[in-house]
Amino acid sequence: MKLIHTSDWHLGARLHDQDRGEEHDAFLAFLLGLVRRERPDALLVAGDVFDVRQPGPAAQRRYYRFIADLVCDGACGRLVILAGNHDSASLLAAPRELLACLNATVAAKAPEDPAQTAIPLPGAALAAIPFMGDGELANAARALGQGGDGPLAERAAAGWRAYVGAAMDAARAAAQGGPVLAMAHCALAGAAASDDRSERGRRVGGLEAFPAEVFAGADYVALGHLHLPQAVGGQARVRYAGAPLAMSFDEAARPKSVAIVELGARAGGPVAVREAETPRPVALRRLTGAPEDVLAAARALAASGERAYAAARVTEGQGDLSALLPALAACLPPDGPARLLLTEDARPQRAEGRGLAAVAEAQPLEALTPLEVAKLRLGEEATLTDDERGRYLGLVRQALGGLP
Ligand SMILES: [Mn+2]
Repeated sequence: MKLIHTSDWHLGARLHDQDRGEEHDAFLAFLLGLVRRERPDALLVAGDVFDVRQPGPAAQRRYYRFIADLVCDGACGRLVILAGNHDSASLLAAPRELLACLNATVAAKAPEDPAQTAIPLPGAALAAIPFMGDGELANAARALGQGGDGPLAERAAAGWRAYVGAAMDAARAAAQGGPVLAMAHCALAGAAASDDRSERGRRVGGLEAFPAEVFAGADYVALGHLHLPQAVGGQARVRYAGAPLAMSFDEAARPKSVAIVELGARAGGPVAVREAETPRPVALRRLTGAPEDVLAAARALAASGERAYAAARVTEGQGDLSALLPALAACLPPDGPARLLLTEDARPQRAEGRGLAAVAEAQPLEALTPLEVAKLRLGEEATLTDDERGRYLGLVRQALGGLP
């Protein structure tokens, strides 16, 4: 049997205020073409379809248009959509009956009985386990006679083991000797996270990650949540498809892909996984260095004519950036092929200023004087000149009226 596995579309996501609809359209057109060529038995979307719980009409239209194209095409056996932590389970579930008529299954809210997660597929079965929060997992633990009175994290971990264990048993029974598949949206131990904050909430169940052993014996586990495509613990059968788009400049250097999975007709057969790299109609470029390096890189980017979103990051050099900022803006205008989305002053002399939150983590704010807090906070404002910073600080001093 053949599967196409993808996840973490984050439809409706913006990159520092830049709309990404065009990139999502390119991805969905690519995915449709891939389905036409590969003709999979199922297309599995392992959660975080949308970026937010109340996606805008453009994001929703993109989603439904893709489903319509997929169904009209007839090249895909079955579509399975799983809810991730970014999704609203009720929003995904609302058109469930309509989608069922189109051979699409939505697994949005984890059913109380884990056996009901099993979805029969021709000659196989799939345990589809949507994202579950700590409380939900602790409730599952209690319902399944596990967990006791320990801390929430422990009860959630016990719930995860019991719930997924029972779901896998049900899928195994439903598969009748055919391949046993699972889908989940969670962080598993042994998997690598990107540096990106858009994986927020990946601490599932109060643990850094759940053990992958719960899926032992599965023929393939289609995971979502982490944005780097990867086989967990070197096992080709347990895999994150990763996000199709780089969700931040931190993810820009990593390749993005969709997994094409081929399995034998019986449980325990061989597995072969291919990665199809997703298109990048717009490059994400970081321009780093001293102010003059950043400006030179911006000019080179503009001259290349490449479609790009750029983040300027000043990491060395002296002086304020009041001359650099308008020069960058003129070089990479918002309507040009290469657009400047972000400017960061990350020079060491600003390091203390960039880290008010970091300072506050290391020691209570009460340990600092009000003037020190004001200095740290003003240091975070990359667009202020040193002169402006000095004037603000003078006003703070006046307001403090002689406090240190
Ligand atoms: Mn997620």
